[in-house]
Amino acid sequence: MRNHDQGAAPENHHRLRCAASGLLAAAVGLGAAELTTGITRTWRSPVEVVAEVVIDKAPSSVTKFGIELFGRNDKLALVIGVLVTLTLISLVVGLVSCRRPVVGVVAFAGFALIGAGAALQVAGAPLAAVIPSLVAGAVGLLTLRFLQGRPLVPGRSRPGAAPAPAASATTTPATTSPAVATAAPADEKPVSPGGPDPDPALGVPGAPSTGGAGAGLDRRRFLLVSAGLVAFAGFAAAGGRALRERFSAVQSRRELVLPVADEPLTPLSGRYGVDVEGMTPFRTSNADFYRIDTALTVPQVPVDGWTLDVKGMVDRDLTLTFDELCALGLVESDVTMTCVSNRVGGELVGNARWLGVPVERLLDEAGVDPAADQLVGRSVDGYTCGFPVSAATDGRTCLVAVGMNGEPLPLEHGFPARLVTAGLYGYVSATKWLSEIELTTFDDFEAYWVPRGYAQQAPIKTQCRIDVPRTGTAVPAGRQFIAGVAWAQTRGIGKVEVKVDDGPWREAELAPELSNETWRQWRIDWEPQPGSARIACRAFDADGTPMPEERSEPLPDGATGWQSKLVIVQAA
Ligand SMILES: Nc1nc2c(c(=O)[nH]1)N[C@H]1C(S)=C(S)[C@@H](COP(=O)(O)O)O[C@H]1N2
Ligand SMILES: [Mo]
Repeated sequence: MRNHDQGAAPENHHRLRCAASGLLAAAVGLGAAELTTGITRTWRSPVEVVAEVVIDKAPSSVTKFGIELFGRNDKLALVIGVLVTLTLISLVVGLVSCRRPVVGVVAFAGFALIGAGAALQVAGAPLAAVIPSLVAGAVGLLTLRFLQGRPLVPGRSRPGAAPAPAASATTTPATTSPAVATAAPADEKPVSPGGPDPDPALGVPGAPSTGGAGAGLDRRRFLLVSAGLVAFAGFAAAGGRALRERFSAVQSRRELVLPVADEPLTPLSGRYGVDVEGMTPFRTSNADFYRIDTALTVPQVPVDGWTLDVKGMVDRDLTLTFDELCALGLVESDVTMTCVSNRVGGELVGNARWLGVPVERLLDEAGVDPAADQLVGRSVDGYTCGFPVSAATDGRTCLVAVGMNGEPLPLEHGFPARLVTAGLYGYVSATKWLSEIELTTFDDFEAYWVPRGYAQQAPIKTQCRIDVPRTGTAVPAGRQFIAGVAWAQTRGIGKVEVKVDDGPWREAELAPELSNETWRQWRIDWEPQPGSARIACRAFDADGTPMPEERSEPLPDGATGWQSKLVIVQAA
């Protein structure tokens, strides 16, 4: 077997090694970047930062397509996309740089610059955010040159290229320690035949080195070194992740003891839920609460050092620590939050008990210029929402929330503080990881989603959803309930009607209303015939306004339309 293709095999092996050297170099560079990200506490690795900038800069049609295609995993998909792209490029760079080392230098410098550039694009990024990318580029290039048997610094001959002590294939040359990448070159890398490498990168005349990609390493040693480098990359990445976790806000959240509300609410009783098996709970647990944001990695914002600024068109700028904020007095409120991207029948809606400081108290402290008509909530990660100042003063719930269902905000839901505003879609009203409230005008400032095609003003539309029977389940024959939720925050739900096939609209039984800021559960009895049935629901808000029948897309200001679903009914 071995001696087939005697002529082609070495050439192919050589190519393979060249390509592999590019890939290994990229992997080791990224591993080093993860480690540096952890050490420098810059939170985002170069891959994440590039993916984030792609999300940010992509036209909304593309982002929307991505969200539809990958759903909740859209960010992960993008990170994988960046990694796949990088893999392909680095294979090519490996191949080409064997003959033309300058390509390696240019490519890794390019990687470093793209990463660093992206890092600086992220709003609020410190200058240190460029470090992981620069480290990735440098370590990657060194690895590439090491694997290709070149002097590590272009233009210099390799110092003391002593014959490798472990040249015999029987010893164990590669260790899995990080030292392989940095210290090993001197003793593991023989120079190319003929002495110091001519380096085309620096225009040194002479034949380009064709001895690249582990020229001096026999196959076994090349594999061992590769394995060592892969292990280093893996350990470095894992170490970086572990460091990030350690420096994260997890500890801060764990240690935080929330003050209680001035007038705590009584625990929720069961009466707000209809008693139907399989029904969605009236209160959504933190673990089940939908999560929507543009952040690839959850921003880590420990309470220590966090402040909330109130600024813009105000008499006095405020800067409040967490304790100073809470000292303004906390209230509790049940509010159902809804995402504008929720489709008819969708799951991007949740109901929680929020603990927070009424925004109005902050505005009273700061003194608002009457000409200000927009309140902007800015996040530590640069995200902004914007809604009418009147929503903070017209009596509805509008909080800087610090607690959710009796706990500090979960990190993914905005720890340590976020906005919660009843009756407005989350994208205009619910900034997580809040760092700043700015008073301005709608003319002067467009919040994050507005230039991306979404409406500047976005009250939540009346909506109902059938939860039982669940989509995709076969329904047993016999008497049972159809049940679901309906919401029209700040207006309240007046009536829900259900229709089966071509039957009449029948009015459903509504659970008691907790407040007009929360959803309401409903149910209606049903005795289906075996076969299939189409169930539809429609809701009316408290003043009798029906929701429109026609379906519309979430863009630009929220989906509308009756929900209908087809279910299979089993034979009795
Ligand atoms: N910082 C930040 N806050 C944000 C967003 C975001 O992308 N970044 N998304 C908003 C949107 S679109 C919605 S629907 C709500 C969702 O809040 P949740 O993830 O806690 O459910 O957060 C809002 N706040
Ligand atoms: Mo949203």
